[in-house]
Amino acid sequence: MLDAFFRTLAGAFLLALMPLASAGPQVEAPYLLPSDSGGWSAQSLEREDDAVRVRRVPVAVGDEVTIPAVDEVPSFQVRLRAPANVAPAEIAMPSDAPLLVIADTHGEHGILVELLRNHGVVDERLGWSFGEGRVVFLGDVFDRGAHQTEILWLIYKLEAEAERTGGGVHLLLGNHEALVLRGDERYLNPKYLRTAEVLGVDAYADLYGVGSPLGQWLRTRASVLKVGDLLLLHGGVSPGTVQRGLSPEQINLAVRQVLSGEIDPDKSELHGFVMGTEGPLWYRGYFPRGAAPPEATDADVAAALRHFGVGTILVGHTIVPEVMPLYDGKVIAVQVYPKRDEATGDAVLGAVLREGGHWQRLGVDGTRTPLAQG
Ligand SMILES: [Mn+2]
Repeated sequence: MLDAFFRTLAGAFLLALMPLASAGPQVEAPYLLPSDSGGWSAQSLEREDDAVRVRRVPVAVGDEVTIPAVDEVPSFQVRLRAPANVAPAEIAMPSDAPLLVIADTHGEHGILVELLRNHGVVDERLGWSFGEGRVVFLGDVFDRGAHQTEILWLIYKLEAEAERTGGGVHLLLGNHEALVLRGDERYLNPKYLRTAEVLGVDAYADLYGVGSPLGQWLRTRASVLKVGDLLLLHGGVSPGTVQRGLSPEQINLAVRQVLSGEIDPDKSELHGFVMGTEGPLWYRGYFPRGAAPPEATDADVAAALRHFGVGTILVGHTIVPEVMPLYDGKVIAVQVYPKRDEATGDAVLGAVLREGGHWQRLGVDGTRTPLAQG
């Protein structure tokens, strides 16, 4: 009884001390700006009380950068790699390996890490522990939340670690990657406008230029990915995409050409279409809203499946209350908006797993529920 009282008292003291213990500079994840020497200057903001200062460290390919801890998420090291190759539009995977698909994370680093840990994708120190499993991110890492940079570094790191165990991590591009990389700052967490200002760049997008590791890597990612009999993409496949006969390779190339500044979508009908509301990054036709675009019919979905030679399409982008099959299971909508209940601490994030031929929706807490198909 008394023992329990003292434990409670000690707990209360620890709680009271915690803010003191964790006080000290809050460091942001670094941005790598090309330097004259051929490498980069890794620049991080340090905030302490009201003061903000910039830490600059010269780095090069092969060096490690430290991504600082955020709340409960520990810091981690990322080794810088040579420029990324263009990501494939189609991958094969062993039929018995698990495939985990995560929708738009929008800067919610803590929630993402909780989900990855609770489903055995990463260990306590954020090391890849999913073996030959594959993880596909359906885009929209950027915007709204306050820790998009940490998430991008984590995905970049896991991509290399997964490859070493015969697994894979695949980041697909969403409309918010296109927005931010092309200089649209409307949906950025306000903290990032301040980051750009303090680092002395004209625009936030300059921190993700083609000469930075993450900027170069992002501009080589796929927008549409075929995995066996599945098609994965951010928005969806509109009838216009099928009518144009666009292949995954053609779509991915068009997006890359726009994001690298090679082609202006206002001056090319094809690129304008691919980057527009009927394009794969923006399309919302699977979700009737009484407004444009018209709702995709069963025939539209069947035509899309035939065109891409797949049985199921997985999409993020449009918010659903829980991961759900649409069109008799021919489409799976994955985007549950990531958020944490302030009172209970419980979090949600859209994620689904295919293992042994069965689909399960995933809880951030590690729970798995069979997804009724059709
Ligand atoms: Mn989106």
